[in-house]
Amino acid sequence: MAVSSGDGWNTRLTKVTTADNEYESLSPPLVQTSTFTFPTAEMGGARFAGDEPGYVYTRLANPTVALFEQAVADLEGAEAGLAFGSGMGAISGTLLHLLRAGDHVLCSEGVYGSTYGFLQWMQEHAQISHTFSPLQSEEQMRAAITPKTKVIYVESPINPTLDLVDIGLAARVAHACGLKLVVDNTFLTPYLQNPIALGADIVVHSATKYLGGHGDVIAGVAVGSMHAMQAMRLSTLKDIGAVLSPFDAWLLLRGMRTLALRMDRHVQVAREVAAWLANQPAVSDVRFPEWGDERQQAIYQRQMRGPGALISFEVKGGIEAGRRLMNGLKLIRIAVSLGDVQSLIQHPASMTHCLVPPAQREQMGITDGLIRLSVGIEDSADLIADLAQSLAAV
Ligand code: 4LM
Repeated sequence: MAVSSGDGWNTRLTKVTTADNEYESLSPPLVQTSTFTFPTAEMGGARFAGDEPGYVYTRLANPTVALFEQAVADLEGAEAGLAFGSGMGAISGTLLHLLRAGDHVLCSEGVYGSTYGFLQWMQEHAQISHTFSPLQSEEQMRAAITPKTKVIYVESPINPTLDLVDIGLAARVAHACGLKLVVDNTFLTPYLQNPIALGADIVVHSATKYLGGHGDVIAGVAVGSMHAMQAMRLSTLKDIGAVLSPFDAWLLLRGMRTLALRMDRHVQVAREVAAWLANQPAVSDVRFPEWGDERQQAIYQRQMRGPGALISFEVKGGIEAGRRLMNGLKLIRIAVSLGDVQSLIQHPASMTHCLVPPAQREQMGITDGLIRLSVGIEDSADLIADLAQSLAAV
């Protein structure tokens, strides 16, 4: 599928990020409050009991946060959403909701470094084990499922190798075995991939990235069935407490209005930069999600409407050469994170994935020389000129 602005995507984005309200304000009201007042003691009790609608306390729910939650749920085609104070809040809140001591998670061979860290934490503190698998065929998936497996957890494209997992296949296998499928859709956003439509039960995002889009918010969100989101709200959100602030929800709603515009632009610039990098004799192993082998390309065609804007590559000469490239850049900034309007470059083995042990990194395909570039919305000619001047010095 080609990248397209989709049927009414820009219109949808403006609609889901605004709300009719008593002030008739165009921009949604920012309800920056920690608590809500009750007209009577009885009414307060009834709200706590769930017998009366109405807000109680922002750790449970807040109108500005609720608008953000519903916006992401609508765009992902899910019944409901739940906002968290970070992507890791959404991931840990979702997994702790789905799993009990003694359970097992089957995970794609490669996830963001802190997701790896949280899987390790669950193993050490909660007796919830995990295994990694490339999940590249039904046989491979079934072979890795044990009687204790309750969840298949997938990142696609995987951070930072950009390998793809067939989400529809993972959903069919998960459901045939009575498991839940959780997909991290951070790298593509609902504009380029809809895991719920492909069969995922819960989709998580680091909203810090493209949803916010401007590098000024740390946030997360999960979407899924009304039942699952309500259960998570009352357990892993309320009682663990990684909540999103109303102001950050408001910033996210503002950022999301331009999600389609930004994603189209990110993809266009990334395609040009990736094509240029692939032609440089000093660069090797350029990975871009629409360029995989035949099997990966088939997955791409089935489930994605564009490659996103992450590129991973090596500089010949290994990590020392890679560091020289990074240090010589003038426009592209050295930073972790991704999905911002500014291009960011980082070295996964010493940064985002430094806590993954070297042998595990190797297993995941994260070589020591791998560099990850998050392409922003700048002019591709300027980005290419910056890379060229730095590469020439390497
Ligand atoms: C990074 N990533 O890669 P919060 N899921 C995915 C991610 O890439 C991340 C998170 C969740 C990077 C951050 C430094 C696929 C984060 C976690 O940072 O907790 O919002 O998201 O550079």
